[in-house]
Amino acid sequence: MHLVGGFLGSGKTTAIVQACKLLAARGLRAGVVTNDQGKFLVDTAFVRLQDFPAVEVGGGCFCCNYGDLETQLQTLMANAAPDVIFAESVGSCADLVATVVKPLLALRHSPVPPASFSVFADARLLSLHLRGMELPFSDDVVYIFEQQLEEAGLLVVNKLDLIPVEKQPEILARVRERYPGKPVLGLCALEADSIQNWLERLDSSEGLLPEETLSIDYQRYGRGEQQLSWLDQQLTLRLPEEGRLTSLAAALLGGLDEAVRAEGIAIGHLKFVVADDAGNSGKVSFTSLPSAGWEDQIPALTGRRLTLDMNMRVEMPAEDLNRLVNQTLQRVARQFLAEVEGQDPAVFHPGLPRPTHRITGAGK
Ligand SMILES: Nc1nc2c(ncn2[C@@H]2O[C@H](COP(=O)(O)OP(=O)(O)OP(=O)(O)O)[C@@H](O)[C@H]2O)c(=O)[nH]1
Ligand SMILES: [Mg+2]
Repeated sequence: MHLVGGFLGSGKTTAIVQACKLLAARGLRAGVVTNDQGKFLVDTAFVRLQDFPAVEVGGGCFCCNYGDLETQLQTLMANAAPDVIFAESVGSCADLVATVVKPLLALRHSPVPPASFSVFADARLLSLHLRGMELPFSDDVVYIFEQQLEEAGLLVVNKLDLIPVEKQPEILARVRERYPGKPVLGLCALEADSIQNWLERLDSSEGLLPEETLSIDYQRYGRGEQQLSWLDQQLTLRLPEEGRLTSLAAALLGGLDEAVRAEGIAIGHLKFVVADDAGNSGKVSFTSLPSAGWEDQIPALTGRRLTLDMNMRVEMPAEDLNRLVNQTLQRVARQFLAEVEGQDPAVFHPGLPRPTHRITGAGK
């Protein structure tokens, strides 16, 4: 089992799904454990859409739901018997070495001990941070980002393709200088060759499980998590006639991204799965630094009914996020004469982290 952590939107699920595909091409079966504070998890839906077995630990991080992590691992083993498991922790979580890696190794209730712990970072955010420039998040949220990197077994500098080629060696050198002795890997999770490199590193996973645990300030970590808010919702939008479903999806998702950015709010990750009745579906993401060409992530949708899973993670009060989403939804629905159906969203701030186990100190 490979544990994969790192900040919201850093590319964990993208890398895991690509890795599952490469392993399948080698005749190996891979399974995934997803994790989040919320529900209707876009990541779980996305992994299952690619036909890989996925189980989820919802309603909190692995650390605070350790028992459920073990149960889900057992379910995955029993139902899918995967050769390899990737367990992706929620992007606002830190201190996994003490609360997940060491308990899995020491308590041995789990059918599968972890073999490696990769922590992903968006190369652009990491580069800004290491050059002493401000990240778009408040100090306590940046503290979580830093703690995640600090405890990495393998520090994956992802989205390198978004950095000019001539600058890439400089960034990797800076990362190595800042974290001496830590294994570092530059990656583009969208490219199979790059993921192949990651898998090779994981295959020879000696030394990719850290022994040192963090001296982390839980008050600060908790404050950081509580600055973030979560909105999860499943919706159906029905148009009066065919032909405009893709435009509706683009107007709604683009509108939500714009509405949040217009308030100057830091985006952790806005992620959506869109689907029509004909089986066309896709995942659409917006992360803290805007990326061009997001419309290309929307598949060609047909018919009159759009189903939407929404997972939004931003740094703002939860009630403000709820209001923004509601206003945007109503506006776009009016514009397209669409009927909206769905339950009220789950909107909340993550609770204070209270790990089930915490095993500190060096040594497995
Ligand atoms: N250009 C580029 N985009 C990437 C890369 N890796 C991931 N992305 C994009 O980044 C966005 C977020 O990717 P995810 O894999 O969902 O990120 P995540 O870390 O799983 O996000 P959370 O689970 O919400 O924390 C998606 O739009 C991906 O397509 C990469 O290497 N290069
Ligand atoms: Mg993910």
